[in-house]
Amino acid sequence: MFSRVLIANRGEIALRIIRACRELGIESVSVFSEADKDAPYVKLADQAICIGPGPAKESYLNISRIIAAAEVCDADAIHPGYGFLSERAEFAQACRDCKIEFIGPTPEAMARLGDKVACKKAAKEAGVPVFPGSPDAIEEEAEAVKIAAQIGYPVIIKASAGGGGRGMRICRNETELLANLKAASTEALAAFGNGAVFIEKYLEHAQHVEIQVIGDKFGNAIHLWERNCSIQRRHQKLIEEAPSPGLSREKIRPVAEAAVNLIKLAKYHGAATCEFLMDEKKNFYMLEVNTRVQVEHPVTEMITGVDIVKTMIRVAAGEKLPYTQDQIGVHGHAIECRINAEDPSKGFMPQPGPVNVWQPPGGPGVRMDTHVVQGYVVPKWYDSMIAKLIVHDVDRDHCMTRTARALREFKVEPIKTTIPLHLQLMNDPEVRKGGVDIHWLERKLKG
Ligand code: MV4
Repeated sequence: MFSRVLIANRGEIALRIIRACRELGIESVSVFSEADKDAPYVKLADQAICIGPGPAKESYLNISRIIAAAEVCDADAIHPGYGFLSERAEFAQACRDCKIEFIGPTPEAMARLGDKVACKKAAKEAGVPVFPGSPDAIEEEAEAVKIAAQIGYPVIIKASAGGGGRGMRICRNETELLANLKAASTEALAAFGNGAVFIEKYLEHAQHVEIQVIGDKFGNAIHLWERNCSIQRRHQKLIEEAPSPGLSREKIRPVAEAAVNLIKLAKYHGAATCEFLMDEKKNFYMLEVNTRVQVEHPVTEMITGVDIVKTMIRVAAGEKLPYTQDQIGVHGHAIECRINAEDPSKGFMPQPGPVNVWQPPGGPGVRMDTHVVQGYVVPKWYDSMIAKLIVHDVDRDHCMTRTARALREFKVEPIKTTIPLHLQLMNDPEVRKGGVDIHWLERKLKG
């Protein structure tokens, strides 16, 4: 096992990784920007190293400063968390070059699954369902027109190097396709340094269902079932839950098993999430693979009892997966509300500043993943998420009632947060019923 792990992240996930390290008997080292220097979670690590000023480019995104910090403290490994450098193959490669274990996949596996065209090819080979579309990047307009005619409109143009919804264009006929292809490619080249685009069938009404998988360095891999993350706005999830409402184990099992085959085929180790869209008939189509721990990993931890962050560290250290697939059950239901320092009545405007009142909820089935304490100052430089409220109960209905109860206990002043919106959502008849699609929240907020 590692002696010392450096955490190349901040906020609640840095604290989550510190806790996992401590339970494994590993020393933790936090890195922090000047904007985070007084954050209490920084002091919870065994050591802390300042890596630069507030702007992420000069601190949490600065590869050489993070590697230098790891060398200074003699860390054996780096946990990248989510966001920042977590999905940058060049960072995983820099770790390898310096003989520091990257807690995640190899740069090769990361690059292969991070490229959408290559990932879709691998998915097909593994038997994972994907949307019909162009098998390779589009080289000529005529080719795109031909494929679109075969699969039928609407189609969507996507950047092979894109992600999280950036660089997508929906085309409802041939005219729109021809009008968008060149622009999409130019935009992709500017944004991602890679102009490769592909097309696939566009699905209008869909839910977002993702499968959590984890593999070790011996070719073993398992899935931890699914999460439903359909309640989102501008590709930012607000609520995630597991299991997905109205989905039987018989329906999801073959999809989850195919996801496991995909990561085995890619010789992948570490945690990964295979994202799918699910249509109204519960057919699945894979979108992309996230090669990191996700924000919403706790809902899976709550229903399976598996500590995902500790398992990531153990497999990175060369241990075999400590579970077989038949040991992974689904127990009750879990819901996560992402609490953001944002004002929903002002277009979700960020609310940096001091938290003078912080009264977190508690009681049975309530887990709070947060780095915030009373007196904490939310910095303006980073993501506005200040807490994840994760609630577990015997079934979905009880879980929603308990989540509403916890949200009512939760007091934050004077900054505005998304707590009142979450409370409204827990009491919404359509959300209660289950099965709202990925566009539902944006429609709701408009009208
Ligand atoms: C799609 C789609 C419909 N059909 N692909 C958006 C994020 C990126 N991961 C893929 N995305 C989508 N791809 C096809 N063929 C609709 C979306 C989409 C979406 C997907 C998941 C969660 C929220 C979304 C919001 C808008 C569009």
